[in-house]
Amino acid sequence: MNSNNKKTEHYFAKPGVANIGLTKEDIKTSFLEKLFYSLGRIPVVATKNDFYTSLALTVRDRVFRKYVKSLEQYAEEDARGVAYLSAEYLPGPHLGNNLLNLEIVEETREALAEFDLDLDELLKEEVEPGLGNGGLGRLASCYMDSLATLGIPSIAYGIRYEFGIFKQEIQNGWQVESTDKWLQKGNTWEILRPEISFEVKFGGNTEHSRDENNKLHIEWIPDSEIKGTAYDTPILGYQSNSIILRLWKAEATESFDFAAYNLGEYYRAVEKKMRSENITKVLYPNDENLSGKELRLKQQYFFVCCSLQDIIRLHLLQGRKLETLHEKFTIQLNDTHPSIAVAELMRLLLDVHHMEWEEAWKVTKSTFAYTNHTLLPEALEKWPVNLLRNLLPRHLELIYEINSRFITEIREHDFTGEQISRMSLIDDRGEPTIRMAHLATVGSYKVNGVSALHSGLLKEEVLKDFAQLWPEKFTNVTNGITHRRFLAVSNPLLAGLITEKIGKGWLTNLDKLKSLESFVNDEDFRRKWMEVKLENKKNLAAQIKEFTGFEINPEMLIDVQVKRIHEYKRQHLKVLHILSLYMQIKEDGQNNIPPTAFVFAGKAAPGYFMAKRIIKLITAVGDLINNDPEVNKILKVIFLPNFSVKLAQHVYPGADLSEQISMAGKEASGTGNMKFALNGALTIGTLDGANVEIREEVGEENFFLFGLTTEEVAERKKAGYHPYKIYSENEKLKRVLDFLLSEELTKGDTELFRSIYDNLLNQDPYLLLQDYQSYVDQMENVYEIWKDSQKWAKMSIINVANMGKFSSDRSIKDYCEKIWKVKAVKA
Ligand code: BZD
Repeated sequence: MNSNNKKTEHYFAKPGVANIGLTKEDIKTSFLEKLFYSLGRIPVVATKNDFYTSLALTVRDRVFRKYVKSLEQYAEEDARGVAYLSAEYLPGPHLGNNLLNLEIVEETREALAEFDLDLDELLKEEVEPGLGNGGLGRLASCYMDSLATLGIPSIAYGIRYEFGIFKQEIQNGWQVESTDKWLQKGNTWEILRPEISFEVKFGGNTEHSRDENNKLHIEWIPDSEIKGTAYDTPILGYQSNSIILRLWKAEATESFDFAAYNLGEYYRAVEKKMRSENITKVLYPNDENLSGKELRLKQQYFFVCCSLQDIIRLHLLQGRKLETLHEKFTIQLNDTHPSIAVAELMRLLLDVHHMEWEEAWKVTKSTFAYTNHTLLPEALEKWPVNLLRNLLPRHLELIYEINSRFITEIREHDFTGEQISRMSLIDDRGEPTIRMAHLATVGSYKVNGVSALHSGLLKEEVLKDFAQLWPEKFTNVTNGITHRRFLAVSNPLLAGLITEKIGKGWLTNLDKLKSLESFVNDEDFRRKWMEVKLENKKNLAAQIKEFTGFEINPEMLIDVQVKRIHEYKRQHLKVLHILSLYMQIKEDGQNNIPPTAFVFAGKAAPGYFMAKRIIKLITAVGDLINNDPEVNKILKVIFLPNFSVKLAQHVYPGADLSEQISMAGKEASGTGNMKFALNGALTIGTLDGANVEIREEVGEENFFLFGLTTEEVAERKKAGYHPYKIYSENEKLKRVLDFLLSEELTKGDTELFRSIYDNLLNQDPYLLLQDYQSYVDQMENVYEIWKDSQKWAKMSIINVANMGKFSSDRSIKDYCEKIWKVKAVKA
């Protein structure tokens, strides 16, 4: 093909070159072509996975067609763009989402039906990429959806982990982990770009020399080198553009001269190759608690180094100068995981592209923006100086230099010695470490938190000295979720009912849901609303049956807590409440409790002792209750194993009550809270993270609030918190807690939950005992309202109607306006 600047349209217009159609007939033709020519299969021997793959390839062609169009448009407009750097992504299954975004769901369903195939069956075949731990990774994927839909020129970079988040099984009530082999059957959605590949160096030392003009030259002499190769997955927006998710895979460089080796060296070379490929082998399964592992730092540097080289390549490809990098690109750091990028960009500009320090620093700090996702001290990344010296000696020098200039700058302000040492990039109390949040803050032009409350706390606590120094640098962007995946794709019944009432404008403007409010008093509408919910509950009950073997009556109140298992999220507070109901039934003979199914799901970090024990506690309570004929008509306790985006898409639509019960001040935002409310569940929650804003939007009368506020938590702790006192003064709570050590619950192994019991009675760092009564009281209120199904339905409709703010489209628009200064380019 000659490349004299012709648009792709030109080639498609040529006779004989197929255009890619979207009609049922087009889909049928491509589907068969894929089956025959790409897979070499005929229908009689084809497996379900063959059919799935043929369909996925059919759809992928159309998605790439959109992508090349988008690329052309971006290039034509020479637009400013966003590069999103995230160590984690959780895109979920692609097929259903792409069908929605191409608006060919029905055409595809009909096309397949003509081959006696069922679309829903094929959708189940897809294995999702579990390339993230939880909220942070899923948020990145929601943002990809909105960036594409809104037509924001952008590219997302990350790591192509060969094994994603571990698969969770429950054996004998305990979490058991196994490897997630998501690539085993191949991955239809990605394409390898062998020509987009970069070298990444590690270790060694630096050499400083001066040239004849006395100019300093610094050379990094590494002791190993690996190669990162790009794998591209197109992420399609609704009715519009597509962007690329570019994930790097580590490979050995091809620079060994094998012929020169004797056999022993050959094996050493192979071993070295295998070692280098380890870098992208597996996702670290820890959220919110980081152990300073060398391999993790290698992963971070590896993907940052490849991504920055790629960004520079793209910039220079357009014939631009590096001095203008920040005018054409902004790079968003998704937490500190990619924050070594600040030092790496400096290295590339100074050592590789020979820029002067002042200029390079100006470009660097005008390019990056940093999003903080946590205030938990144990989750703030700190890398030992010694580790950096061994792995990235040049970066350590650069960080020292950045720090020394920064300290000089702040000395000119009115900061005390104590403040200065608090702000330093290097923490030298004990083993010296680099504070990555400080590096990211100093090296960025904007820093944001992920909810109003969290952004406020960030400025008042974790980064307060920086906020004093640079108040204009700090801002908030409240998280959002893609309502296309989490309502249109995963809840077609509710989406259909909404569209029937208000049209489909909500798909691109979620604020349109507001007009649903005018139907709250329409009895017929409420009935349909409840019918839809019941259908979704039946579907969830079927999933529960399939994955746990348990049956629940879909008419029950389905009360759900799904999220990573963590003490601060307080799954065990919910367990204490369930035990209180159990005792009410068993001992007090009281039974005005509405039939309820408590559903939990979520993974515990494999090394997190308490979290794993909390899972065992949930399943033990489940065993007790589900097998007790006196109780199990009223209560059921289910732990759904292996929570994933795919499973989540069944859970949110089927929930009545959403549990958002973290201790105030600990959950940066939460995004599950938004997904539940968007699907018509009511929330019981604390004033934490985005709960605060959800409550503001839906109205306090439509939200079940309990617990201390952030300020009250701080005061309570300051005044001296004594959980034992609460325990001894609350008869019912005491009974529940003591039950943790009972023969009945522990089947004789009475020490089983001793650690949880002791922790709650002695420290209770997340104030479960403090908030217990308030939670139980609010649950009473939930039950009262649940019994009035019309009232519940009204509240549910009002919740959905007021979810407009929580669309990730709004979040991305906020990023564009408040931070990136990037404009949409629509294809
Ligand atoms: O990020 C979460 C927060 O806990 C949530 O409150 C918030 O809604 C989301 C999105 O902003 N944080 C994470 O999910 N963090 C991680 O997954 C993680 C992963 C690796 C290392 C540290 C944290």
